[in-house]
Formats: sequence, structure tokens, C-alpha cells
Amino acid sequence: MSNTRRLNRFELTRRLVAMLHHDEAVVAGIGYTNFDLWATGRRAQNFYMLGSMGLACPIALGVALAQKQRHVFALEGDGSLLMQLGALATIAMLQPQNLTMVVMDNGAYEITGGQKTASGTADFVAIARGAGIARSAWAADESDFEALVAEALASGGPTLIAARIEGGPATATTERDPAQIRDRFMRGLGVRPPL
Ligand SMILES: Cc1ncc(C[n+]2csc(CCOP(=O)(O)OP(=O)(O)O)c2C)c(N)n1
Repeated sequence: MSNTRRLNRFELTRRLVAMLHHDEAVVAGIGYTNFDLWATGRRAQNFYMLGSMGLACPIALGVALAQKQRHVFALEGDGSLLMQLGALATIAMLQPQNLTMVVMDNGAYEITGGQKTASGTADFVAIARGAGIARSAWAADESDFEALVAEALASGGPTLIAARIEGGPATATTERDPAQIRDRFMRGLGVRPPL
């Protein structure tokens, strides 16, 4: 069952980032998800996807496979995840032990005008479990969300955490400089030398 009380995307993002103490990577998809990650502060291990929908989970999967010692989070909107549901089956097949996906489900393609998505009838947790990601759960409230994040960080296996969130724009706007975003992220992951 999904949470009935809608949570706040920035608040969940803020709580997630506050729990990161080991240079975990956070890959946020297009949409307000990455704007709110930007608003939580600059981390060299954050990546902000601009331009294409549905790529937070695939990019995070790539990082998780390349750097198995690092935990990787993907933050994705419901509209973007719906565009790339096949990624869940690939992730289940590969079973990265260090990958956690967070779906921010506001029921809309909000950043482009609030068009309704299919999330009212499609249950992301059921879909993820069906794809083979057994550790999939709805976050009932903020503290449940934190408990699910802590569990994901402590034990292995891909995890999907879904949260129904309220509508409304993000807290800030991500700087639109893709080359710089990529460069900072690569340095943050240690695959380019620090500046
Ligand atoms: C392949 C593709 N199709 C459409 C768009 C236009 N577009 C950009 S963001 C977006 C909506 C994203 O919705 P969601 O992932 O639910 O995030 P939200 O805006 O609700 O935070 C759309 C339709 C795009 N950038 N790429």
C-alpha cells in the first residue's frame, strides 16, 4: 500500500542527503527531483540529469556496477520512471548490491505543466517486485523513509523506495551547465583528478 499522506519532495531529499557519510553517489533524473537535490547543497558526488527522461536509474546502475564499494542512489520522478520501466528488470537481473532507487510520485509530469501520469493505476512497488526487486516498499511517512534508506545502506541488494509526494514546484533551479555537471561528478567519483 502507498502512503496516504503526501510527503514533501525537498524534505525527503534533504533527509536522504543528511544520511550520507561515505561519499555515496546521488543521480537525480530530469524534473523537479534534480532541482530539489540541487537545493540540498553542492556535493561532488551528485549528478543532475538534464534533457532526457528515465535515465536516473540506468546512470545510477552504471555507476553502481563500476564502483561496487560506493552506494549509489537514483532519484526519479514517476513520469520518468514510467518511461523507462525496463531498467527495473535489468537492475533485478544484475542485482547490484549498492543501488537504491527513490521514486518521487506526484502523479504528474509536473515540470512540463502537471499533465497526469499513469501512477494513479500503476503501483511502482508492485511493478518493481514483479521485475524481481524484492526489496521494494512505499514510505509511509518521513521517518519510515529514513528507516528504509538506513536499511538500504546497511544491507545489500537493489532497493526501491517509493513515496507519494505533494505537488508543487521545486525549491531551486539546477544550474544548466551539463559539461560542468559531468566534470564535477567525475571528479567526485575519483575518475578525474581533483581540481
Ligand atoms: C524523452 C523525453 N520526453 C519528454 C521530455 C519533456 N519532459 C521533460 S521533464 C518532463 C516531465 C517529467 O516528469 P516526472 O519525471 O514525473 O518529474 P516531475 O516533473 O513531476 O518532477 C517531460 C515530459 C523530455 N525531456 N524527454
